Amino acid sequence: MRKIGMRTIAVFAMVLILVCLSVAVASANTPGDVTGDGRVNVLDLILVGQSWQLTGEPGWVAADMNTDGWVNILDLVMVCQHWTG
Ligand SMILES: [Ca+2]
Repeated sequence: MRKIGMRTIAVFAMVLILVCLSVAVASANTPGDVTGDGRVNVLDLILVGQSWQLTGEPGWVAADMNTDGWVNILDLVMVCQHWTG
C-alpha cells in the first residue's frame, strides 16, 4: 500500500481552503456555480457529490441548485449544462 506524503496532504489542504474561500464569496449568479467562483467545473461537481441525496429546506445548501430541497440528478444536470471548465 502506498503512503500519502506530506506534499499530497498539503496540496489537498490548499485545494480545500480555496474551495471554502470560493464558497464564502459566492456570487450565486451563475447557474451551476456551486462554489461561487464564477466558473462551473469539477469543484462544483464535488460539492454536489458531497451533498448527494441529502434533503432540507429549499436551497438549504448551495448544491441544491434548483432549490427543491433535494440534492439529486437535477442539480447535477444543472452543473453539467452550464459547464465552463
Ligand atoms: Ca435540488
